[in-house]
Amino acid sequence: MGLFNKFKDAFKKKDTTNVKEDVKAYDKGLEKTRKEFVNELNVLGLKYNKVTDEYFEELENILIMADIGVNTVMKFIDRLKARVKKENISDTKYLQEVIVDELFIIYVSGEYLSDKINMNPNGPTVILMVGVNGVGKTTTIAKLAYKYINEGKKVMMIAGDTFRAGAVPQLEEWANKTGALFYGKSNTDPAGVIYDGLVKAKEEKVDIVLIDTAGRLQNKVNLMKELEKINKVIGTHIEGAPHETLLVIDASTGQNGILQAESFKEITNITGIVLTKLDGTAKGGIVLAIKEGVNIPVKFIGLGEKMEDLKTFDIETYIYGLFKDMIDDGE
Ligand SMILES: Nc1nc2c(ncn2[C@@H]2O[C@H](COP(=O)(O)OP(=O)(O)OP(=O)(O)O)[C@@H](O)[C@H]2O)c(=O)[nH]1
Ligand SMILES: [Mg+2]
Repeated sequence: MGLFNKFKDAFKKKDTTNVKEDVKAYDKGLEKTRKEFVNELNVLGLKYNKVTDEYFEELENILIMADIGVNTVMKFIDRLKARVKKENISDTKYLQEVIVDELFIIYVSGEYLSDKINMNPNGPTVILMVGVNGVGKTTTIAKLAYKYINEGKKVMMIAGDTFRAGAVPQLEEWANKTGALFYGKSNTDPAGVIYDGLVKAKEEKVDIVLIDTAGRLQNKVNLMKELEKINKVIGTHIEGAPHETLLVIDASTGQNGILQAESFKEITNITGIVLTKLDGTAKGGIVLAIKEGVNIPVKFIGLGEKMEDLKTFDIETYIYGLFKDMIDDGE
C-alpha cells in the first residue's frame, strides 16, 4: 500500500510528545468534519462492496459536501478512476485507503508551500491581518499575541480598524487580557494610526507587531487603495515589512472563502491564510481546496474561540485529525 500506510506508520512513529496538545486540539476541532466525512465514506464502503459508477457518483457528492471544491473533486475522481484501472482495484474497503492516500497527495504535491512565519531578524516583525467582516481577524490577533507572549516575545497590537464602532476598544481589551502593548485611535485614518503605532513599537523594541484592519470588501478598489497606503506606510517605516499579510477565512463559509482568497490575492500580496472556525463546521475539506485552488499556504487554523485555540497548521496532524478512525483502526 502506498502513501496512506506509510503515513500511518510515520504518524505512529512520529514523536508527538511535544505536540500532544496540538494533536488533541486538532482531534477535537476536526470532529465535525471527521464525523460527517469519514462516516459517509464508511457508509459508502458498506453500501458498495465493489467499485462501480454509482459508487464514484456518491463519492463525488460526499467530497463536494466536505467542501473540497468542485474542480478539485473532479480532478481527484479522475485520478482515482485512473488508479483503480491501473491497479485493478475492485474492493471498496481497499479503495478507501487509496482515497486518503490521494487526498494527502493533493496537499503535498505541486509547489511546496512553507507554513513558517517570515520573521524579521533586525527589528520588529510586522504581521498584517486582512479579511472580510466577522471572519475572526481580531480574535486571531489575540490568539497570536497569546502564543508569541508565551514564547517570551514582546508583542504590540495596532488597531487599524478605526471606523467600525467598538473595533478599537475590542482590540484593546484583548491587549489587556494577553499582556500585549496596544496602540489605537478611533475615527481616524488607519494608515496614520499604523504610522504612529509603528513609531511606538520601535521605541518600545517590540518583537512582533500585529495590525488589525477593517473587513470591507464591498468596494474592491477602495480596499485596494487603502491596503496600498497601509503597506506603503509600513514599508517605509520598517524595511521589508509587512513580513506577513495573513488573510483570515472563516472555514464555515466553504467555497465563499475560496472566492475571498482569490479576490484578496488580486488586491494585495497575501503570504498566508488563517482558517478559522474549523471547530464549528463539517467543511474541513476546504484546506485541500485552498491548496489546489489558491495555492497560498494555510499557516494557522482556528479551532475555537479561546486564546489558546489557534494552532500552527500541520498537514500530517490535520490528515490524522480527519482520518484518525481509519488510522487508529485495529489498535
Ligand atoms: N468557534 C470559533 N469561533 C471563532 C474562531 N475565530 C473567531 N471566532 C468567533 O468569530 C466571531 C468574530 O470574530 P472577530 O475576531 O471579531 O472577527 P473580525 O474579522 O475581527 O470581525 P470584524 O472586525 O467585524 O471585521 C467572534 O465571535 C469570535 O469569537 C474559531 O476559530 N472558532
Ligand atoms: Mg475585528
